[in-house]
Amino acid sequence: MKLCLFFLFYLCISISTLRSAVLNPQPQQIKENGKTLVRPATFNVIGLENLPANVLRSLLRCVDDRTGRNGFPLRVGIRGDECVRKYKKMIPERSEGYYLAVSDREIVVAGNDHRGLYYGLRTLEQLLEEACENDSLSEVEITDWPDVAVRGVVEGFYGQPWSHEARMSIIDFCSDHKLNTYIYGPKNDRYHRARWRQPYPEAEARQLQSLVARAREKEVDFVWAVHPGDDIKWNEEDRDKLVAKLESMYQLGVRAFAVFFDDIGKGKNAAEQADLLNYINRNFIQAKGDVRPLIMCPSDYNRGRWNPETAYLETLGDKLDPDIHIMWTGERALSDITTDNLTWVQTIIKRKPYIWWNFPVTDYSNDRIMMGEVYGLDASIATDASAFVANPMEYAEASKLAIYSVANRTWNTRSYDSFTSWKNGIKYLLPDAYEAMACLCEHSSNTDVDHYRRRESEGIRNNARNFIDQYNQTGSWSQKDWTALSNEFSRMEESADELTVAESSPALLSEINPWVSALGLWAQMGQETLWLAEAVKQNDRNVFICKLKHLQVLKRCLEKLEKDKRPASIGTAVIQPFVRTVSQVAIRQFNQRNQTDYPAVF
Ligand code: LTM
Repeated sequence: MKLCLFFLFYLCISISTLRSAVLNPQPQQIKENGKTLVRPATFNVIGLENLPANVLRSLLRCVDDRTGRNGFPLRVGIRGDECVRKYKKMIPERSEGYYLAVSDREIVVAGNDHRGLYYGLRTLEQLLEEACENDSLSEVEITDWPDVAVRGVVEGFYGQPWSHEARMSIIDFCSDHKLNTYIYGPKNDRYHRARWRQPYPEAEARQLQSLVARAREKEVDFVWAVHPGDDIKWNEEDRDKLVAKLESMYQLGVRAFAVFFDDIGKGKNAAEQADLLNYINRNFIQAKGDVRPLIMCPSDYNRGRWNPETAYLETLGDKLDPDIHIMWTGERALSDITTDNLTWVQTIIKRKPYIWWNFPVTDYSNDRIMMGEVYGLDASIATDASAFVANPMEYAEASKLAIYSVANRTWNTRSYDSFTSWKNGIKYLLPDAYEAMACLCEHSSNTDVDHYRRRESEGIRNNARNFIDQYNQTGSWSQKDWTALSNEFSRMEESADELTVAESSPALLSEINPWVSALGLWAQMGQETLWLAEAVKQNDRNVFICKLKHLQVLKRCLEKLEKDKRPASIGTAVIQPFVRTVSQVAIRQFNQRNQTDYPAVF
């Protein structure tokens, strides 16, 4: 009996594990009974006539257009709709929440609101996709809602703004992963910043219009941000020009706005900013009646910039209309988001901060791509912040890895596991070469900012440290460390090869191509460094010269890569310091022993 119970328990666990690997973001509550049904081929949709047009389209996408009267019953509706009345008690009374049940009698998706139903359909779509693979659909009951009410992306970086296609793709990605906000604010869009007074030229305006339409279709709130602070004059003329610009964006369909004052020089006057924003709030945002609350990014947007003498933030807190959101990056521009910081800033700005998280952005050092786990976000982002948006890299496809986890973390803070989410994200983005991709990501996640280092190359960190310490002290090493490092360098090299020929996501592979090449080169340099050290230990002059020469060639390949493609840093936390230090020590030792004068490679 005990054995049976154990087996049952094990079965439940494994089913849940399987499920959670498929659903992203992870639902709040999942109940499974272990039974399955054959995946229905067609669906008889009950409630079809009440659906808003975009939800209907998303439903049809979900069932691949296979509907018919004799199909399997699929009941869809929003709280209050007759067709889901019997499930009323099951629908969570949470904004954007939904109830989804699959049984052998019918499937029901019931939203607490319009967006909740849309999200329920996204979950059903993921279940059906999984069912396609083995033709069986698990009986399941899901009760789900987001922890963080406003979640998404702020395109707020310096450098090359995303292309129109990249933005369209990001909006779809946000929607698929239940992120509800996309803020448009690329620093290098002239009509966002330098030419903020002018309307967009026709072609760009049309693109923005289609982006707004796509976002509406996909239940993503499109927020258009303006950045007037570099040269605004605090007079009526410029105030009216700002309102006129917002009006021109309203005409393109925008129904949510932000005004950014980050990184400006002279315009940092809280009282003037507050007066301007209150004016816009009362005479444009509220007057329109169909526009979401205004968002502003202050000039002092983190605690490091806070200055009690200027009382900039305190003035904003006192003067800004209470319904205007204030953005906030945490302790510094790059930082974790902690409960302490969130609690502190609330007392200063007299409202919950709207989090602008500077991750995975790399505009401060764009030879890097941040492909590591998403961590450092306290669960209080759900209770002590009004919103959470992440600022990505100029590489939209590569940014999706972090965005995938941001979606997961902000939807369901309790169940979030950064490693699992990261792994699932990689599989999702590059199914045909995810192990190789994981290898690249493991060695491409560090920053060059001292106060904000991120974990990188953890699997070999201790081996590299032990090796260097021992080598420095004794001129030798433990075989265990040598082998672990050598295996990892082989894995890196093989991964780089695999990624060079992978096919499943061309846009992603084209973006990361320089880093793939760099991965292969550093892998070879790591391997050759080990052999160089071995040659010195054996005092084998021929092998030493051969390895040294190859290291020099590899270094030149790296320089050529930087020149032909672009600077691409890999392994800055562990691999590069290992190669530099060990090769230097090895060459020095060889020179001392043999009275030679070979120069260091690095
Ligand atoms: O973070 C904010 C509010 N402003 C800028 C961003 O535009 C920039 O992308 C990030 C990262 O460099 N840092 C900032 O300070």
